[in-house]
Amino acid sequence: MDRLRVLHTGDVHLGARFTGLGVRRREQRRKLVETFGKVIDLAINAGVHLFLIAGDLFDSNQPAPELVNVVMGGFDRLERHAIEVCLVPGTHDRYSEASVYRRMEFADRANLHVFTRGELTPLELPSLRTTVWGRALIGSQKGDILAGLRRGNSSEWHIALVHGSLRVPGVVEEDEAMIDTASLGASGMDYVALGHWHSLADYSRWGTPAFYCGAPEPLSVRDRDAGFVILAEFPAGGRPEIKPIRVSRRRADILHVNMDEIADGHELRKRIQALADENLMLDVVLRGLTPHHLLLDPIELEEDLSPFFFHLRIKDLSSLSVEHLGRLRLPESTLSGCFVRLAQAKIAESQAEERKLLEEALKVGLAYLSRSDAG
Ligand SMILES: [Mn+2]
Repeated sequence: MDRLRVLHTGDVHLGARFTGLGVRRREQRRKLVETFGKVIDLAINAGVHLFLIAGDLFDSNQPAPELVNVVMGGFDRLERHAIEVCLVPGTHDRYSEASVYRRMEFADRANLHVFTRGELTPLELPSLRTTVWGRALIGSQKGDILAGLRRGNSSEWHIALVHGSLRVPGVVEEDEAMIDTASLGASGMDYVALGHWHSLADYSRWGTPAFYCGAPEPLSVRDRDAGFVILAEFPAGGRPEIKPIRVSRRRADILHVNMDEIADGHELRKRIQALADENLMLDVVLRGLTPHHLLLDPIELEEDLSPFFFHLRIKDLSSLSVEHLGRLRLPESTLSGCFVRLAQAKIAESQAEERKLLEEALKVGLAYLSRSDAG
């Protein structure tokens, strides 16, 4: 064996509820299982020696028995191709008393290695001339979870497998498990397989390749760069080849629209429709000040455009202030003008919660009225 081939996945979140996906959530839960199967196929077809799971394989420690069976089926197939599996528990499937990894299905599997200790522990795989360093997440971890890690001389290849947040000064300072880039860079590992962040990301430092593989299917609209696994090949003494491979069916994105820049409802509709994709889960966030002629019903727009997407949600955070409405000077003779005047009087004498509700009612009501005024 003159080169080591590795597949790195993690944050699969099998069993995720996808509550944000409304009626599509069941479908996406099934897709997740299917995509996990695809990742197993990919590992087999690519002839990898080692299959790494960097935490959060399951979305919780109480997955349905069918999901555990799906995973066992996948591990069986890997075993038939003599592929070793290394797994660390993550934040969602942490190694607690109630850990899914204490179920008997996970015990005594020749090709499966679950890291269950709270400190970095080396696992020697002599047949692969490889040492994998892993640690489980147990309770809350203090300090840097890669502190002191150094490669030894025991193996040709050294790989670290951990679940945690990289410390990015000013951006990410605190999380359940933190990793310092300095200790990552100084570790001398051939590869650091990271899990926890759901988007694919390269955090290689000082010649140490380090990657978040991201979730194989996006879990929310924030997971814009999710949908990959990493195939890595390490020639003895040579430069590694690291390739992200897209495996997801769905994509995720957020479209921010500044309403100040939108001429009318038609233009907004066109902007959203330009992204039409039956596999895209999209949030559209409306901000800015909505001019009067733009008053529209986000719920109706969402209903109209939803068929063009896997899932579409329009969040109206545009700030149509009561003061702004006052400046609109709607003619008193129109229904809208009359409605605004009455609503404003009510708002003026309301407080806190009630005020918020009335302002919302004013916006929605005006949206309807302005359509009927326009004929
Ligand atoms: Mn995760």
